[in-house]
Amino acid sequence: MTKALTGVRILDFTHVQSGPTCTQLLAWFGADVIKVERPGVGDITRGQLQDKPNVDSLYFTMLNHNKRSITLDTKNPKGKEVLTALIKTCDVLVENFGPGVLDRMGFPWEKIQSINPKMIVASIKGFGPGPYEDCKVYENVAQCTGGAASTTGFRDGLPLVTGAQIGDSGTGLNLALGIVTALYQRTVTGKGQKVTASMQDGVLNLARVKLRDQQRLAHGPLREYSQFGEGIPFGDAVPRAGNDSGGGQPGRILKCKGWETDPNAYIYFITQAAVWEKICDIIGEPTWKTHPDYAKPAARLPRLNEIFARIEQWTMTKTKFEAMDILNKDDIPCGPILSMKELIEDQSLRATGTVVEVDHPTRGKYFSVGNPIKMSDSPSEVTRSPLLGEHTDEILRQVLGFSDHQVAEIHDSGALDPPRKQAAE
Ligand code: CAO
Repeated sequence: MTKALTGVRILDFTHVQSGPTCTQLLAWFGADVIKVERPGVGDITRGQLQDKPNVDSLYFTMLNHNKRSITLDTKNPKGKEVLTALIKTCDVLVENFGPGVLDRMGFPWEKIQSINPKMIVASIKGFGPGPYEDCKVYENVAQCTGGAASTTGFRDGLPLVTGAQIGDSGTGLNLALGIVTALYQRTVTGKGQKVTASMQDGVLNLARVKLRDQQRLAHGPLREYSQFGEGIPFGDAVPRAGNDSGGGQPGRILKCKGWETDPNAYIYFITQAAVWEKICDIIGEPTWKTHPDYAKPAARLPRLNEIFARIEQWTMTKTKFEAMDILNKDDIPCGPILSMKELIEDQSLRATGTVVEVDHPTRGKYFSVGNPIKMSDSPSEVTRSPLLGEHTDEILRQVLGFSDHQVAEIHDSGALDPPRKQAAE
């Protein structure tokens, strides 16, 4: 079966996390992704957070499935020739270098366009145009500058970053959507275009409910925030709201049976208005169904701490899974706090390919996330990440059509291999 992006060739200059998540997704949809890496070094993540000596790290392998790797020194004159040939034959160049790197390499947008007017050039940067456009950025910087950190955590504590990589992987998703949209537009215009996604923009986009609340503040306190019920005045910026729900239906994380020893024995519980009467019956407060202090959502807002404390008395008598079963029977929205251990062992996630087991020649078997987007006519099979330069000769011959003589010449130029050590060493 062909895949959605079969026939699309991606020149992948991405590294670390944000860019590689984008190109991995495109590879899962069937694109031929050629990852260009520095000879001898490769993507820096190959050697970061290594759990086994001299083996590509999980950091690298989990972000670079289904790709081919070519090593190429793009600062070497012969390397520039190879890069020019790759630009001619690829549909999309994806990069997340620091600002200005592609220009310094000698391949600004204008030059790429003159080599291949159909090429789409897709970039991730930390910031869009403005005062910070020249800054290098990693995940947590994006979370802090995109509004997520100032609104995450508890009111009386530090700003917090979240474990979900919304700056890197979130922006990778945005870029992937920009690329397929540009590919679609190209079918009409016949032209390539620049696609850029900034990490700050991506995080702010995901934090939009807090931008909403910033504007609501001008018209009075945020009544669904716990702080309102606690009588604590609001300042002029959206405060951190702990585990309060970000929507119109109040919710909290509540203790479940075993919380004293299990750090994840909790459930997220939402007091959706539509099921309020069922909640009252389950927790043993049937009079709250008609009591003026509890019956209507607006009356409950100043009393959320008291209400959730009462619900917690009930959840503490159940495990998080028992509570989930009981509450779901009555359509009460809730979710157990699942640990990574529980998720990696979850057979239903294995069955759908959301968690996959992959075999790697030097690492052996490991688990990874698979494609979170499922398509009926474009199934994703996860194949292992490439070893550094594993496909260099294959790409030179098969993709670029170079002869054995040309390949040997390129090797001799030093464009493909790390500088050889002196014989005396
Ligand atoms: N051949 C020769 N040189 C190569 C090369 C190749 N194949 N591939 C990369 N290089 C060189 C580049 O030319 C550049 O050199 P110069 O600075 O001399 O021009 C250098 O390697 C790479 O620079 P960089 O700025 O991209 O890398 P860094 O490690 O200093 O910074 C990062 C990393 C992530 C902070 C930066 O790339 C960045 O800000 N990227 C944009 C934002 C982003 O995606 N961040 C997410 C990272 S994941 O948390």
